[in-house]
Amino acid sequence: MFIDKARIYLKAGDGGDGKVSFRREKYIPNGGPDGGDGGSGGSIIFVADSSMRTLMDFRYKRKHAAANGQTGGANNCYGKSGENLYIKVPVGTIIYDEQSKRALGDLRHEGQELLAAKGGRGGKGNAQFATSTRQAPRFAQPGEKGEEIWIELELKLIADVGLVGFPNVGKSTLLSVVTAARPKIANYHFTTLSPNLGVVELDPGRSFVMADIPGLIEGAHEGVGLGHDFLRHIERTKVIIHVLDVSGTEGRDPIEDFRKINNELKLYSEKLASKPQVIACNKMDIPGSDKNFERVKLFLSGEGYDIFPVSGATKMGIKPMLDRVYNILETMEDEEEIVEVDKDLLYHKYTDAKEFTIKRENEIYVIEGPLAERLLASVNMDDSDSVKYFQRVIRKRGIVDELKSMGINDGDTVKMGNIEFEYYD
Ligand SMILES: Nc1nc2c(ncn2[C@@H]2O[C@H](COP(=O)(O)OP(=O)(O)OP(=O)(O)O)[C@@H](O)[C@H]2O)c(=O)[nH]1
Ligand SMILES: [Mg+2]
Repeated sequence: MFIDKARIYLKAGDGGDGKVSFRREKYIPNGGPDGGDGGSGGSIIFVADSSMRTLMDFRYKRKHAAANGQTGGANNCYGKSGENLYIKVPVGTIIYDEQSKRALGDLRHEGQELLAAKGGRGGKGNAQFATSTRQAPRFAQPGEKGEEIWIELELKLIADVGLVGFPNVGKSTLLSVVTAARPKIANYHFTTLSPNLGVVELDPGRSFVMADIPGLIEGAHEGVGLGHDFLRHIERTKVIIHVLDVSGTEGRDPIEDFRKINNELKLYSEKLASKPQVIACNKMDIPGSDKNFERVKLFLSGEGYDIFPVSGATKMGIKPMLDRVYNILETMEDEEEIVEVDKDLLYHKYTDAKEFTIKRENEIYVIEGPLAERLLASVNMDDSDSVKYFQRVIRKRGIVDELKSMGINDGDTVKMGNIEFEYYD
């Protein structure tokens, strides 16, 4: 099994700050507060896209940030929200939180989405803090920070393209010159004993997975040779590159080879036989190969095959063949693959996570978690209105209840981030 991995950093947009502002109108000396709310920061969302086949592209871009929300304006104007950032990943990608090593989710279906980093909420403007007794609030709420997270992406690669052919025709050599895979290559039959996988990268944004398999011989469908066990591997590929040795150095005829292999594929399964095939006439660097190539071309031209003269040794002709393969891949429907993600690892960040936790460290009650962080970011302890707001929130959100159930007494110390205060009911 070949697993593609990528490690990326996400930074969701920060919420915009709320605005402190007072109405200014001619002849009205003390206008009321009119500071608007900040806009929310953009979130980062993964979306499964079946046109992507590998995680190659993430090598070029490690850091992904969504836009920040804008600060609120005077006149009760809202700040503009930052746009969400959608990051495309191949269908079948599993998304891990790198730090906890837990899976945030897996994307099995085209178009499926997963929220991975939440944008910060915008802060409230001072207009929102006006009450009958507090007519001129001189504070507003700062925007909440957007989430930051290191993500590990993981994708089980399934070959899009399979190399088939007789032993020794140069399948592994082709794989080795177009991918980073290093299969064993040698001048004898059945060098390859099990399939090798590699990622072919034509350009950024255009890549696919290719596999070689052991050479096939007559009777392979019944288990002769080694190929039979591996035919099921290519049964899952979308395109076959049928490799022929046109040098004739082994004394076989490439046209006959072609017929025999296709017959084996057909006897194994109709599905296999009906896959699109691109024909690689290999070893063109060996003198005398052109004649065989011309024969093959003439012979198969009426059958609608794409035929390419190539050499794994000199890399001649390979690029146009791979471009053609890619174009065929693009036209093909994806079969849905079921990726298995370990259920114990799965964790739903935005539903499982508790908003706050309280632990006791000696005589101090320490409050942590997203709610605590949000509060810290939005409260100004030097401002009495802001402190009142803080007190209201910790009551309303159940922090006070939990402190009581833990046995807190008046005068005990409570700690939240870098602030400490004494508790009084
Ligand atoms: N001259 C020449 N030799 C090649 C070329 N491609 C492969 N060979 C040689 O052919 C031999 C077989 O190559 P492999 O890539 O191992 O062939 P294979 O099809 O993977 O063989 P099996 O795994 O045994 O089925 C090796 O000695 C290669 O160096 C080519 O384009 N030109
Ligand atoms: Mg091989």
